[in-house]
Amino acid sequence: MDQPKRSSAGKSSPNPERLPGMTAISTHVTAEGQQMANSAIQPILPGFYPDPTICRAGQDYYLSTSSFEYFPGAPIFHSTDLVNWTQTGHILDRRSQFRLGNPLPSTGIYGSTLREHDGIFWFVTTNVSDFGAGQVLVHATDAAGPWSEPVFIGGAIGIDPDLCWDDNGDCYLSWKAMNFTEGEIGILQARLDTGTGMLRDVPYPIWQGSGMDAVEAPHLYHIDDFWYLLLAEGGTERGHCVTAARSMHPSGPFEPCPSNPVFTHRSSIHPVQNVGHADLVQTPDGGWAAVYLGVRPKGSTPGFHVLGRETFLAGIDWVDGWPVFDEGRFHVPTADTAFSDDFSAPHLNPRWVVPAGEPENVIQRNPNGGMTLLPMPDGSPGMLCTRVTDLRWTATATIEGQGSFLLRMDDRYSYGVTVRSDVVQAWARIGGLTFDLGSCPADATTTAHIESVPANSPTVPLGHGGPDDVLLSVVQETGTVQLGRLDGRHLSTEVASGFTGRMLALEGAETSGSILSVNYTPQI
Ligand code: 6LW
Repeated sequence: MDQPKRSSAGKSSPNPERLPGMTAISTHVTAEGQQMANSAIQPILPGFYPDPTICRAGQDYYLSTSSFEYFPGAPIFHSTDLVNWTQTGHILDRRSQFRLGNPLPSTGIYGSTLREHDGIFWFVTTNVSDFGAGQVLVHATDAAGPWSEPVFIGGAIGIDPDLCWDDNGDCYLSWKAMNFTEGEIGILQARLDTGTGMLRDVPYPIWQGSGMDAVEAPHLYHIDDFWYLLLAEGGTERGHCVTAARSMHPSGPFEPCPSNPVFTHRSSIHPVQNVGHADLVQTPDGGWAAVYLGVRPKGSTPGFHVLGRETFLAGIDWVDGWPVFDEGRFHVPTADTAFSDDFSAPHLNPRWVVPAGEPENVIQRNPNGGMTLLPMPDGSPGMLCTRVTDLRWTATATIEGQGSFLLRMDDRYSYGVTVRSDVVQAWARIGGLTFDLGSCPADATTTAHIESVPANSPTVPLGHGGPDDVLLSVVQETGTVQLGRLDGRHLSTEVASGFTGRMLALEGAETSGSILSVNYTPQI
């Protein structure tokens, strides 16, 4: 008897055509040759783009996500159809807006809210590296920037701030109050002076959710006669949910939706898990949609997600005055994620970010092409990163002199190829332990190669395969020399923990070295 191909939960592989409560999951190619996939399984922002927040101004949609310790922070994207998105830059692109603070991995920019009100764009977030400063509020007349200097809301300590306005023009700030001494306090609200950041009320509790753990991500919407409050509950792992309540006033009292949670994949065989942290947006024709975070676990139980939490899109229907998620409503183009970069363009592509540093302080462009990575403020080698956006991919970095090309979750979980004066060394850092793998002589210019391939270990019950294998190689004139093959599970959130996802990283060397170019290609 053929063993059934096991999914991460040890069940038989989900047949997309039979996923409960879902429209048929399908992929197709348009007349123009564009590969499309169903929105239930294809993220609109693949790669680590969690905690999405969305707004609309006329025919234009704008979307931002959390970004943690990576600077610039809060990437911002533009679309006119909800499915094709272009990054226009970052909202927090100055250190005066995104203070360095204590930039530990997975601190920095957490969940946020992006809104347009009376022609002004507003963005409020938490910089957890600077937690005591309270919420960070900036505004702009153009969502592509420049954004204002920040106003700090010191009276609102916690995470996941939300903004909404009533018909009198009063602005309401709602947030998940918490601190490092009392822990979780609850969902609080107060009216806000957006000019000064001062709260106009003593903060008061509003709806605390349906009783699950980790109540967060409040978002308020004034829709017809009701004020709707959406929350995330259950924690951003497999139990994640979206819950809803409504009131005749932004401050409540709130009536919970009788069918809470209104959206979850917990305990399902759905290939997208951890769904939650949703934000609603009304379309120009009066319809509604939602963006939310989800993960795509692969490999044997418990399932390993390696791209972090990604942004997905759903349609929203209103039934008996409550939101109903239709996750299969849209067809999403499988994003063209391939890129090549020789760092010769006048402006660095917004895909490049630096953990606990700034690109302009780390990069020194070379007159004859390529760039040198200068040391970070703490003296560590300069590092430039970009999100991995595919489950299978191949990438190369051409290094003149010395330097490193690596795949990282953070500074404790990464695999890499380091070029020193006379040797190329592959290595793995797992939980802070570093292992040297294969090596070979170095040329004057070395092309390091990292690739995600199917795991060669079987899955349950014949084995407990990881999400993929990662190959570390060097491309030489005589061919590609493989220096290491590693189980990809160690570069997954289930192992490494944290809120970010896999990043491809370029790292400088103690002595001279240049990165001449980087190439990234998704693989089917
Ligand atoms: C985000 C909050 C959360 O602000 O994690 O697990 C934080 N839930 O909603 C970072 O993603």
